[in-house]
Amino acid sequence: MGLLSIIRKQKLKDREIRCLILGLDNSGKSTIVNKLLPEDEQNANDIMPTVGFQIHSLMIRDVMVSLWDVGGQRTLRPFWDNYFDKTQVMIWCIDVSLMMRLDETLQELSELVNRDENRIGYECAVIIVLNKIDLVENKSELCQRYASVESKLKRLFKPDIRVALVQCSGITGEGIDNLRDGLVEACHFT
Ligand SMILES: Nc1nc2c(ncn2[C@@H]2O[C@H](COP(=O)(O)OP(=O)(O)O)[C@@H](O)[C@H]2O)c(=O)[nH]1
Ligand SMILES: [Mg+2]
Repeated sequence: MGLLSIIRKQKLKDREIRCLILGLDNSGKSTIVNKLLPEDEQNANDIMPTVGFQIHSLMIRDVMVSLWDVGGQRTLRPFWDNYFDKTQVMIWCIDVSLMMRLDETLQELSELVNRDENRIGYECAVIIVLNKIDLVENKSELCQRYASVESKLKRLFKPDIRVALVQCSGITGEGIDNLRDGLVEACHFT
C-alpha cells in the first residue's frame, strides 16, 4: 500500500475530509463555501474574488471537513494540480445561469480529469455542482440544462466513475443541504 493511501485510510478513520472546490472564476465557489459555514461564521458582505486560495474548516454531522477554495482565473488553473495531494473529494462548480461558459468549464474539467487518470473518480470522489439555480427562473429550462450537463458528463467520465450532480444556489441556500450530504456520502461517511 502506498503512503498516500495509508494517509487517506487514516484520515477516513479520523472522520476528516479534505475537499477541494474548483471551477471557473465567478462560478460561485467562494459563495458556496460561505453558505456551507455555520451561520455565525458566514460573511454577510460581498465575497471578493479569491486571490490564491483560502481554507475553511467546518463540521458536517460528525465529520470535520477542510474546504480548499482555490482561485479559478485562467492564470491560476495550471496550479490546480498542486492541491490534490491527500484530497478525498473535489467539488466542481458550474454557473448554470451562464450556458455560454459551459463548454469552457467542461473543457477545463476534462483536461483536469485526463491529466492523471488515477485521480478524479478514483483517489478523489467528484461532485459536480450546478450553482446559481436562482437565476434560472423557468424550472423546465433548469431541467433541460441539468439534462444537458448530465449527458455531457457521461461522455467526459469513464462509466465506472460515480459522479454526483447537485443543484444549488450559494445565495438563497437552496440545495446546500444536499451538497453537505453529498460531501459526507462521497467519502462513505453515512
Ligand atoms: N444569483 C446568484 N449569484 C451568485 C451565486 N453564487 C455566486 N453568485 C455571485 O457570483 C459572483 C461570483 O461569486 P464568487 O463566489 O466570488 O465566485 P468564485 O470566483 O467562483 O469564487 C458574486 O457576485 C456572487 O455574489 C448564486 O447561487 N446565485
Ligand atoms: Mg472565489
